[in-house]
Amino acid sequence: MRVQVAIVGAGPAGLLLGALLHRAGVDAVIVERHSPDYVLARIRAGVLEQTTVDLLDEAGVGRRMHSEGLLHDGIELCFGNARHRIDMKALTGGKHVMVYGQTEVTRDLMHAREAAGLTTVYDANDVSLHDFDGARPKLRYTAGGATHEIECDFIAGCDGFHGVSRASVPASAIRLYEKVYPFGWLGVLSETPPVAHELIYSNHERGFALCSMRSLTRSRYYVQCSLDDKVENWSDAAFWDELRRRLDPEAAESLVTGPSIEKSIAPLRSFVAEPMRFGRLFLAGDAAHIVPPTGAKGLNLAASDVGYLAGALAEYYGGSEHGIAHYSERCLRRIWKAERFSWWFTSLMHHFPETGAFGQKMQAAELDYLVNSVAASTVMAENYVGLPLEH
Ligand code: RFL
Ligand code: PHB
Repeated sequence: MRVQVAIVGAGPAGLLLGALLHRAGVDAVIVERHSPDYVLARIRAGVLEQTTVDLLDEAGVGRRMHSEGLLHDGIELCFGNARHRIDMKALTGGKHVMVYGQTEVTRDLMHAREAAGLTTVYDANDVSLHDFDGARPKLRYTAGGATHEIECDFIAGCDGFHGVSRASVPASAIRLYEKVYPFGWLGVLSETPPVAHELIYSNHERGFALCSMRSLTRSRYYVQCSLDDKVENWSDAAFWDELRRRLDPEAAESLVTGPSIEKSIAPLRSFVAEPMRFGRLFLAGDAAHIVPPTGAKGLNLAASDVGYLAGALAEYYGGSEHGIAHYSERCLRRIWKAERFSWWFTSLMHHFPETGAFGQKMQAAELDYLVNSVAASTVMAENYVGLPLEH
């Protein structure tokens, strides 16, 4: 098979890139290691920035998101047994975020791809990347007992943190920056109405907690847990008790509990690989960078990367190499700012045993400052709703 662009990975980055390239008249195939059901079973992000909403609209897949997604104008920070609202809309001159699950974004992109008759190879094994330092890169994989080869002009590595694309780059050509946090998040999805209209981020001496949602009848909650914790150690009742303890009395009282539909533990990490282009291979999304989920930036960064990449590839086929030449630098400027925000918000909201009483006093003073200073809340709000795309 011969195509212009071979995309590795059918997560949100790969699928959105495929949709944007299709709109631009560039032909692409996606090769994914897992089945569609497996991809859709992963419960992850819930908050979309306006720039992500705009890209999904541009890709022609925004209809259901606009009818079912929830627009949020603020978030609440909970500490010292009380909640304090950050009015993002007022502080940013009218901006908001869209609460719409990554699972639904992925489903919409999959359906649109199928409806347009575009090729996605699922259940592909042993994907390998070849010759991306020359003019004729190739992707190989096995499926149904046979080996297949795709010849292409470019490879887009959209295969997540554990994918094969970044691992195919020689160690001497790539620089990695990493910070691993000494805790994880235990998440629960339940068919219960959310505890509040907006998201609650809570700093508590027992650890961080987050109350999020997928719809008016489906909630997503998280509590900070230790890295060696196991999902099996957490009954639903133990989870709800722990969450209640980390909320203010009014929220704890009004929390509606029910059986969990999904329960999982995710470690927290900050990670960036530089650069993001190696000859005719481009990395995008979690393949190139990871943020801790506290700032809700991971999926949004994946979307802005592929927004830049789709534009750059369309420009290439229109006769200019400017976009592909600047892809890495353009993405990284935005990525480092989101890394900074996610690291800062994570550091502010979690319990760090090793920083002791002094560290807790610093967090308390900063939170007090944050909710009482217009300057500080504005910094928080403009980062949370998402920094503008630079062109
Ligand atoms: P994905 O979603 O990991 O998709 C990569 C795809 O590549 C496939 N793959 C391969 N295919 C072929 N060959 C191989 N060798 C392959 N290896 C892997 C995989 O099967 C998969 O289908 O990466 P992508 O597309 O870059 O998307 C990134 C986002 O998924 C991620 O950044 C977000 O989920 C992060 N995140 C959040 N982001 C937000 O913007 N807002 C949020 O509110 C938010 N909350 C979260 C999150 C991530 C979380 N976890 C579990 C890490 C909450 C959590 C708990
Ligand atoms: C989620 O709904 O899963 C979610 C929301 C906000 C975050 C992280 C995760 O910061």
